Amino acid sequence: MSETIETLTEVPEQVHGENFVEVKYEDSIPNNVDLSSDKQLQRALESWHPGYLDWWQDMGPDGFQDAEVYLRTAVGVDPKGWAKFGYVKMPQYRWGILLAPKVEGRTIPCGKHKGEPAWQEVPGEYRSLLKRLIVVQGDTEPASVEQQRYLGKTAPSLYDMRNLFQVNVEEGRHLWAMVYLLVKHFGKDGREEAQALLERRSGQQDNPRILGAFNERTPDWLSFFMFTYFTDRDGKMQLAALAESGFDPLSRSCRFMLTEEAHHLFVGETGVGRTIEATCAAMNKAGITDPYDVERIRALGVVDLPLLQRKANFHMSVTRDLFGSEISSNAADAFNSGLKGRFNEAALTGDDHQLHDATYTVTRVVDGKLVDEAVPALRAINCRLLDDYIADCQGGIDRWNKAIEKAGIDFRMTQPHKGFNRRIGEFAKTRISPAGEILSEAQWEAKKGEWLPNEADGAFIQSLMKPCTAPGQYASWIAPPRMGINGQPGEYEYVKIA
Ligand code: BYC
Repeated sequence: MSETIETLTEVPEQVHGENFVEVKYEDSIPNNVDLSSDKQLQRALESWHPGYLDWWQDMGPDGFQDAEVYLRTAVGVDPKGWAKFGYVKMPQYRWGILLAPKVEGRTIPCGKHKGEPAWQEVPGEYRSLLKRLIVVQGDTEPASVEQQRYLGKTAPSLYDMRNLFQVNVEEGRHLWAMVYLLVKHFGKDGREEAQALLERRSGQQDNPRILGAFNERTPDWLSFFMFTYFTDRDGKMQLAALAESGFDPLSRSCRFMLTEEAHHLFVGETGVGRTIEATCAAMNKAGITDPYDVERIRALGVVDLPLLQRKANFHMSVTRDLFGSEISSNAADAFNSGLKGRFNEAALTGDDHQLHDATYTVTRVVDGKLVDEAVPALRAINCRLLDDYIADCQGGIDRWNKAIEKAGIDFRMTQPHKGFNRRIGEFAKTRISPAGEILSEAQWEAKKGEWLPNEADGAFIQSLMKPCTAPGQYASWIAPPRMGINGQPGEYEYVKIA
């Protein structure tokens, strides 16, 4: 097994801490939380473990459980070197419990307890609200693995296949992170919730995953790249907000999860970027300048840019729903009680972090018109996080556009209006175009095939989804990456398929 220590440049600031704690790998469950000193907790987690492995076998990557995959495994929480790389069969991945270092003297950053010492134990009055937040967070992790279960079979390269599996095992570890909190801090209820996390299933009619986007299908690799760019970015924003929690064990869990999340976002941004690169190169080579000359572009075995925009529109809109209603008393309660902050809460300047008198502008639908309204900021916490998310999405879109411009093609990827195709919140009952016009149902029906992936798009994408598994080879529709994983050369056999 090759064992190079990874040093990432994308490690978020939050994980930089002084008191680096060694991860114990000799324990059956690797951890840096001194699990062996709490026998009851250790037994409870050990009894959850077999059910987790059964779930992984049933719902994890289909057909690749015996493959040797070049994976990174977290071996510490020190940003200077926290992971090692080597070939692992996925069911043998060392899913561990890792918390970012404790910050001595940390206080609750927001709400009515602001300035009080952060809680090390569950605050009794907020028990059920806190448990709900942890369960919702935990539920998304196995859901995404279930959604991506069949993608290995159509991977456009071994490099991409390995990245998919890396994302999958880390989502599994994120489930462990939330299960640890439930089992350690919530007694019998927590154990029951941990069990239920293994029982719900993405897309299942009678026992679905909790949040909408996690019941959508991820039927192809474009969906996967869009998901890891847009939906994992909701993960980033929500984890960042939970990293501000006054409940310190949740904060520390989320701070370390953010470290792993950076790679998932990278997979999404570069996956879409490489798709764009292949399209632009093929168009230029064939002398096609019109990005809407779809038939000729598709005949080249690449994805036309308008289709990529429709895919992006779908993923952006379902992901925006994950922020909940823009105006929400649940979110106000979570903030006011100090359980969940805003993005970068502790570092925000300009208000008292309690938001008694502050207002925030929310776009609402009033009498059939879009109106900006000043709403008490406490009730608009979800709206603010959604706005921060939309701003955060723009960086990668700008980089995609730069590549399109550089190739001399007249096309720009854009974000649709916030109200486009929404099912949750202010815009749920209104049809809104990507440009932000309110539409009748008939107008929407007439146009939606131009804005969201249509049947022909689905069939075309499926026609491209042929596996490409020779080392160093890539499917026609995607360009090779600029660099290998952990500096490996282009021909590297990232997955040894059994
Ligand atoms: N679908 O006041 P409301 C990630 C429910 S992604 C279905 O509007 P609230 C990842 C809501 O639960 C990050 N139901 O919103 C990414 C509530 O139901 P109850 C996941 C929805 O509560 C990629 C009711 O509607 N983490 O990590 O302020 C791969 C009224 O709620 C939806 C979190 O989300 C929906 N879209 O906010 C892997 C953080 N939206 O409780 C992983 C934890 C709302 O009345 N969760 N509802 O039965 C939260 O902070 C909040 O639960 C939410 C909802 C932001 C999700």
